[in-house]
Amino acid sequence: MIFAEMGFQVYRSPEVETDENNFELLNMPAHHPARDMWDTFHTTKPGVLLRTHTSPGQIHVMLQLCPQPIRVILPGMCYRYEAITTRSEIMFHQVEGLAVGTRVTMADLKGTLLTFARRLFGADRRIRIRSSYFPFTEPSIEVDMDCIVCGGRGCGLCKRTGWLEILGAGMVHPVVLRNGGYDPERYSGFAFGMGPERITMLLYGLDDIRQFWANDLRFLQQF
Ligand code: 2NM
Repeated sequence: MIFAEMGFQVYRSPEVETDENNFELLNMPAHHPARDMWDTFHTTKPGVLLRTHTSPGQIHVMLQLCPQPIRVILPGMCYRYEAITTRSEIMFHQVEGLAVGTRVTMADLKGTLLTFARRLFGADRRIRIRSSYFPFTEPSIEVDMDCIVCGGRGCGLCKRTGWLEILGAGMVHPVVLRNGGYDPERYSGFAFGMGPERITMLLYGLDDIRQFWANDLRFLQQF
């Protein structure tokens, strides 16, 4: 709803993906070290896997819509072959956003994300941007929001930092734009990705991501 008001449309894309869409076309050729960031469930069919993020959907959108401008939200389930803890699950949702056009800038990204944070968490929220790395964006950033419990003074939730990390984002890498059919000399784009379970845990003060899959009705009925 928040993103719909900003002109984004929902785009659905498959959970079973090719290595090409999940990695290669997102600027991670075979043996690229950044692939280690996503421990992957492979199928018995070579080159076919469970998507580790919703980003392969961006490839589908771009190839389908090029050369038109894009503003989409891609929600859906993702899978990672990793240890289950209170903060990480092997299946979880991502909500990703993508905007592509001839004049899309980092300022548009910042405004979009600040609007999102304020609409969901309160009108006087502040965000800060830290430099980061993703293979499919350049530059890449991580976005923090001032802590919803202490307002930035420092508490247990924000581990005394005053800030909570809410999402990753960046300007779409020229290689990815080209793989999507867009000329990076003429077009630019921003993308962001967040984990709605994480955001929900912050909103409702939950401390264990495994509860989303524990099928405890007492947990589920509180929403
Ligand atoms: C994130 C963070 C930063 C992202 C980038 C793209 C693409 F394909 F357009 F380049 N899709 N998603 C992206 C960028 C996702 O999630 C943490």
